[in-house]
Amino acid sequence: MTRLTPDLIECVPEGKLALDDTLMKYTGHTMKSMALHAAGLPEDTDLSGITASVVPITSGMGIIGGFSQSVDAILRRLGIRSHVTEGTDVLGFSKAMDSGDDLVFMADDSMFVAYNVRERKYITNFYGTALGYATALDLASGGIKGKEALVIGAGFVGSRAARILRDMGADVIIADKICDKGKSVAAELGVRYSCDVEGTLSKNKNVLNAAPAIFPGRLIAEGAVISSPGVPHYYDEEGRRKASCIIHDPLEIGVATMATCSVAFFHHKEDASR
Ligand code: 2YC
Repeated sequence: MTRLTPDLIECVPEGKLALDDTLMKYTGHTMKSMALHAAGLPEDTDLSGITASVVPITSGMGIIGGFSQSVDAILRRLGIRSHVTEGTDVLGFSKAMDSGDDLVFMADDSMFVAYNVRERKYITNFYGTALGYATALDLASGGIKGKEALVIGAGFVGSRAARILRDMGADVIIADKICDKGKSVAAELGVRYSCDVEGTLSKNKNVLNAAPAIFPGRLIAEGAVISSPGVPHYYDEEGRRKASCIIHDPLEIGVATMATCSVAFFHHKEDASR
C-alpha cells in the first residue's frame, strides 16, 4: 500500500484538481454523482443530513500533513456535515462518539475506514477506491459489460477491482509483476490472468491500473481508457496522447465512494464487501 505524502494531497482541500471537469468530460458525472451511482444510490441523493467525524491517527508513521483536512474537505464537497475531531486517536474517537455523528473516518498505516456508527459496519478505502475506479472505467468505456478489462496489480485495490469488474460483466484479466499473486487472485475470482504485464497492457483498451508503477507511453494502446488509482501516478507525453482518457486523483474518488457506500448501509442492509 503506497503511503500518501503531503505534497500529493496539498491541493485537495481547495478542489483545484479540476477532477469534476475531467470526470464530467469522460463519465458524464461529477465526483459526487459518480460516487452515489457507484453505491447504488439515486444520483440526486441529499447528503446534508449526514454527519461525519474525521479522527487524526498518530500511530506508526504518524499524521500525514493535510490528510484529515483533505478527507474532511471531500466529505463537505458531498454535502456531508463533517469536521476533524480536536483530539487524535482514542480521544478523537471518543469525541466522535459523543458528537453522535453518523460516520467516523480514520486511517492508520495499514487501514483507512469509514465506520457507520448506527449500522455498526465499515467500508475500507481499498473497497471504496476499487469501486470508485471500476465505476469510472465502466462509465468512461461506455459500459464495460461484455468487454475485456485489464486490471494491473493484484493487491488490496486491484483484487477488489477485479471482482467488481467481473460482477459488472467484464471479461477480466488480472496481471501482476509477481506472477503467482495474479494467478492466485485470478483463480479465486474465476477470471483470466497474465504474467506479462507490459504485453497485456499494450493489447488492452480498458485498463484499471492499481499498481504503484509507471508505464511508458509505448505500452499504452491507442485510444485506451485508463482508470488509474495507483500512486505514484505518471504517464509520459506519448501515453497521454495515445490514451483516450486517464482518470486519477490521490484521494477523492476513494473517499467519496467510501462515504456513499457507508450511507447506503442506511438504505439497504446487506453488507457491501470490503
Ligand atoms: O494523518 C493521519 O491520520 C494518518 N494516520 C493517515 C495515514 C494514511 C496512510 N494511508 C495512505 O497514505 C493511503 C490511504 C489513503 C490509502 C492507501 N494509502
